[in-house]
Amino acid sequence: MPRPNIIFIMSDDHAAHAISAYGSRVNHTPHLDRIADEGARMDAVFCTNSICSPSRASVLTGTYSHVNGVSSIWTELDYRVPTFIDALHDRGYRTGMFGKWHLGEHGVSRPRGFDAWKIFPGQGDYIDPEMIDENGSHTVTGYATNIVTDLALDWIDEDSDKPFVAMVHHKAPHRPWIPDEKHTHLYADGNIPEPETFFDDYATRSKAVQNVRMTLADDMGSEDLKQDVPEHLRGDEKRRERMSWKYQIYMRDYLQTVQSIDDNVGRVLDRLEEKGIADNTLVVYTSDQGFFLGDHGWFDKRLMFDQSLQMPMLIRWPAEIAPGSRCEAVITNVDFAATFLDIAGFDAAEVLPTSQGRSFRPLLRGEEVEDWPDAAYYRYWEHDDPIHGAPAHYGIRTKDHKLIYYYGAGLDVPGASREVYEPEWELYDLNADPTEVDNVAADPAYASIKAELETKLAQYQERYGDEPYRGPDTPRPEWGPYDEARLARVEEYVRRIRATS
Ligand SMILES: [Ca+2]
Repeated sequence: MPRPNIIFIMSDDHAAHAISAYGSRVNHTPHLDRIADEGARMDAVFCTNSICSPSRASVLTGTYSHVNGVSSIWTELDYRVPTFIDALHDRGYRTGMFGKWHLGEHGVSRPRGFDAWKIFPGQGDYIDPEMIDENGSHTVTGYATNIVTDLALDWIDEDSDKPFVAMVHHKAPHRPWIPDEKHTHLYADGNIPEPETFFDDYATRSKAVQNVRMTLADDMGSEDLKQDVPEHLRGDEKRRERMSWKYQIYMRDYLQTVQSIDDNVGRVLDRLEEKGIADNTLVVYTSDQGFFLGDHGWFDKRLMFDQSLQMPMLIRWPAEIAPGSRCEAVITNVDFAATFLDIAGFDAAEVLPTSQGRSFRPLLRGEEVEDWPDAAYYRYWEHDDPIHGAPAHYGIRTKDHKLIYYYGAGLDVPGASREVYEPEWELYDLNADPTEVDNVAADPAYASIKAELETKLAQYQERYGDEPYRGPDTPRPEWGPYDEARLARVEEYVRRIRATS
């Protein structure tokens, strides 16, 4: 069998609970469901830093933010950290990248290792977007999700004997949620079900979480809603009515943009059939992270609650994955690079030695892997996010529990734009409390579990070479691509990996 092709379709902010294969209560996604039916639905894939650029950098490099330097949307990918694309390109793969890049457009931050690429600057636009390629910047007429798919399919159609890897990165369903004209009739009846935790009162939560500025009630503004809040819904006493009103508009627009993704995924699947290459082409659908769809009264992401932490992941590869497979193993976006290399026939330890991830290919075949990690390590780095007010934190997520430490950063930011709180813990029992509304960090009944998880958290930080927060002098990854201290850190990391592997 020749080496498989890889089509990696990644959308932006598409939560698993807006995909019917994951049991969505709010929409129907027949083409995404087809991938799940004909392949695998991954049920515990988590991002390691829930925002756009960091997740993209982790996917490409197989490393955490503190290694690749992309800790926030304000940082660019360190060109010295190799990617799985570099590795595949060097070993005979044809490589293409289309759509949202969001890791810098200039100089060394541009897409590298790709035979062909065409990207949006920054976040990109939905309608008639500007796009950048090797010839410069120009406007492309049409709707972004269709355009990105067209570009990828045209490139796949080019004559070549080589296997290919196509990165198909959609703008949707990221803000500002502008649908394709043909989907504007969908979900417009105002009856989209509200989530169970919609009116969460945050009673047991940390102050840091109680005060994030991601609420539908007070933080979703007229720019997102494309209209002003009517006079009769303003004021504290109208909070609940206002939330419900905003929710219907928000979700209608969000789900309409998702429908275009679903249609376009269907086009990709159909084209593979037509070309007769479906059997040996790995098709992956995922999103750079999840999103709060009114859950806990929020929109946006960043926090470690499951709606934001979980990445949907559907994978079809008829050559190896049985139809209707399900996988509950804890996997992170740092594992993707090693997995794709493995599927292409290469060992990440040899061809991408900086990778911190591990191939989950055996899990896709339904095999048990005895020593597969039972937890995901997470870190959100923005010490002073002026818009969303989300606190920096790190934590660990196992199958049964989640421990989160909001370490009080922002105290180190002169003139911080948000309220800063002393360090706080949250602990959730995911079996007893699957909606994560009951923080039991201070409950004596959970003292031993908390102690075990704290130990595990420290072990994972050590394993991945991340440093616990020790106050304002603790190193941060935002050293910038040209900084010598960063170079030294990456080289030290590569030395350590090589010494232990
Ligand atoms: Ca995103």
